[in-house]
Amino acid sequence: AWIKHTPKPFSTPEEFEKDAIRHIETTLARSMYNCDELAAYSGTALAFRDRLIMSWNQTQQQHTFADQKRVYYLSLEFLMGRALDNAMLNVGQKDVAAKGLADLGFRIEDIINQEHDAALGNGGLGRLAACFLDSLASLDFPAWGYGLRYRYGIFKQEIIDGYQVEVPDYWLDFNPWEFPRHDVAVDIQFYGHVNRYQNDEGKTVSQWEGGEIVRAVAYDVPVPGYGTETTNNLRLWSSKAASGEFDFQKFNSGEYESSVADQQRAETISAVLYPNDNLDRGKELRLKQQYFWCAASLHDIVRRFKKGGHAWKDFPNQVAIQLNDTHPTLAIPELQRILVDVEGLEWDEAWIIVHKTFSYTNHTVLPEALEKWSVPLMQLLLPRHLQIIYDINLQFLQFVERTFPKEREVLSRVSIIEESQPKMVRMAYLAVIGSHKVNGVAELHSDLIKTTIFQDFVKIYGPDKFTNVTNGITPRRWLHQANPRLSALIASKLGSYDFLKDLTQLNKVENFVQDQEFRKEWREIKLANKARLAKHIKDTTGLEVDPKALFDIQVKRIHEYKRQQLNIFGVIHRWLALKALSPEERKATVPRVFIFGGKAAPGYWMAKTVIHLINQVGKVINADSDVGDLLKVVFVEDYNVSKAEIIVPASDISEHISTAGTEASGTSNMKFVLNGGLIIGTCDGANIEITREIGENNIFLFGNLAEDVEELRHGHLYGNYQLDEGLAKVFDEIRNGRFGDAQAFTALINAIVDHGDYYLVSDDFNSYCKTQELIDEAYKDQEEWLTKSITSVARMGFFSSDRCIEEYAETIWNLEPQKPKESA
Ligand code: DL6
Repeated sequence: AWIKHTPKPFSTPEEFEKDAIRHIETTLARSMYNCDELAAYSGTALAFRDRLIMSWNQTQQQHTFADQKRVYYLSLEFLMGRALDNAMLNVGQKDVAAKGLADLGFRIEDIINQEHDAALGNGGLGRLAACFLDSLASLDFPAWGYGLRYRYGIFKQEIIDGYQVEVPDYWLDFNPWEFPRHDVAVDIQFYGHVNRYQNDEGKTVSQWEGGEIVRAVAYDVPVPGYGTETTNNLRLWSSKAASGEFDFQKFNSGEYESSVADQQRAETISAVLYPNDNLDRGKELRLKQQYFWCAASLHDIVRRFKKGGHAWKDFPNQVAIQLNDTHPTLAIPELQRILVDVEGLEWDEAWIIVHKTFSYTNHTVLPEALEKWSVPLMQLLLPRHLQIIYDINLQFLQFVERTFPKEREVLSRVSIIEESQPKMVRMAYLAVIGSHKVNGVAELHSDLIKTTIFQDFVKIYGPDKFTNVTNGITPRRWLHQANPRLSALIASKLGSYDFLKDLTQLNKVENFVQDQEFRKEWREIKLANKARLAKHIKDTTGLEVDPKALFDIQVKRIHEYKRQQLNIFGVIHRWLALKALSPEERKATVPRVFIFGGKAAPGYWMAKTVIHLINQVGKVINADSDVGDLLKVVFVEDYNVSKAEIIVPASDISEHISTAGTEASGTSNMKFVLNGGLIIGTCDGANIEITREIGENNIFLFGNLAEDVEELRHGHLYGNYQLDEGLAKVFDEIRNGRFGDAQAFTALINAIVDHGDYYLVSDDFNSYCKTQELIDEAYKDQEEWLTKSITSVARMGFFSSDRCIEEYAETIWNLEPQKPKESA
């Protein structure tokens, strides 16, 4: 029987203090006389960690005992951000800690700020995984996350002379939130060869032999649910040399460097997160990372399954594995290998199990992001897996041929192997073929994958295999934690914080839209959040911005398809228009602060040029006394999750302006609206569903539609290309050197003027600028703006990641929650 250890909350601030001090004095061996903020953070984190460990152990015991179906979320990225604030809020004890810390002479905000972000992700995909973990735990689903424990997370961004400079992010100095499990280690094989032979029963079997072994060691991270005792597990794998030792003989004979080479090579696998967002680079080390992580996770999952003593056919009734994009696709041939080569199942029997176990989420239709691996590389690194992939492909193509005997050309289109030079393995196809469900992440995106990249597969399998689960965000971090005053105001009207567990309850906020006291507080909270961001800007850049100005924010990875270039060209256009006004006329304009933030992949030169242009434009405009406070441009350095928590609640307008059909969903659009900011956006990704929920009057949409994009692109290349007039003037200014060395920006302009304007910047420019003018006008009517803000928040209930997880559980995983038990 499982034993219940109730995770006791701190009943008083003093009790918390006692625990924190005990940790500072014993675990950290520090004296309270020289306790600095870092030590106070460490003591606080350890005191809360103790509580989590209890509920974590209890949850795991209960789940083992119940032996129910679990879901495993395989993601190469988990962009968790900070853990302490989240832990305090999820166990409902932040107030106690704040009081206790104040007694010890600290402000809780300063203590929270000591924590390093866990930045094991690039952007939306990794943050979505983190939101999902929060929802899975909060809804009591038996779930584990599996990922890699990168020694270096996403790089830190410094802006030097207007350029992005990358600095390594070593985040593991002191990390109280992880538990090394040296006893949970798996040996992972690479390279070698396949030996085929007949066994004693006359059956042909394949054995993968030789090569090199690297050890995967588990590090566990507790994931507490909100308002429940469920604490789930995130298991991250770290790579070590299998022997764990260096070569002493080499060391003794003076070959010091090569004596540790094996160890270093092994540790390289989990050393760094690849910093590309929506881009596949096909590097060998990345493939090694993927296999290392998939193999270790599957080994762990199979071991846990076998402990339950079930028959193999029950595997899909006990295990659901969700593939977060194609990065974990190797788990498909790996499970087939385990079942056939190791466990001795027949191929067909194994394949049914594999197919029922996996499901795959697609997060992009951008061609440059669709993963492919070269066949020769896979042959070298994973020879048995390549054979299995070929066998899967053969069976699949035979099936297609039987189903569509007259359509031979379809075979080469859908083959997992692309007949190029060299041949390539198309991972998305393997993921589709090996999964029982495939989903996109917003309605438009899910429709698009069915008519573009997976069109043939819809014909082959029928439409039911393909489904949509629109993304969501956790309201715990993105409202309660980031915007505690707004959360408290809503709770005061709704009578409780229950809306944080059921976000649809926000609809009752609409009853208070005319409540004058409520409106006043709403307005004050927004202003305070803007003042907090203004202070951050002042502290980090030295620039003063007026919190009463309209804050217009675009923070996300820098990418041509997300079109930060459209935004900054629009800023230049606005500046030129302002300068053309008389001082009297200028007085009637709404002051605006344009705030940008985001990282460019280190090798993405065009994105880096956009960052440079933003900074150069800022330098010129911010010093221009003609416009003064009417226009400011800020680039916030090193945008990450903890900065997002300051930035998101401070927007009046945020920009989600991707070329229609390119942004699969977007999730920051949801975060901004949930915090009372309005958005300007294209008809793309989740913007469309946001519009449907909050109403067309509460959003500023512009630009061409996805259905027209192909035609427009074609016209650019083969028609008579006409550059937008306003944009042409902007380009003249840049070319004339207004913003420094014009040559630095030539490629950016040429991409539009000479190379087909693939992202339709010119086509959408006029509509964008006109819509910005509408925003200026709308902002003048502060009462109406406030009504839009409140109404939008009230209608955002749909976008909780809880709704999303419930949809996955019901329609894809067939998974039931498991409420924590009260007693033994
Ligand atoms: O689904 C999460 C997130 C979406 O919100 C973004 O729209 C989308 O760009 C992003 N996709 C990726 C794809 N990366 N790869 N491979 O990050 O997913």
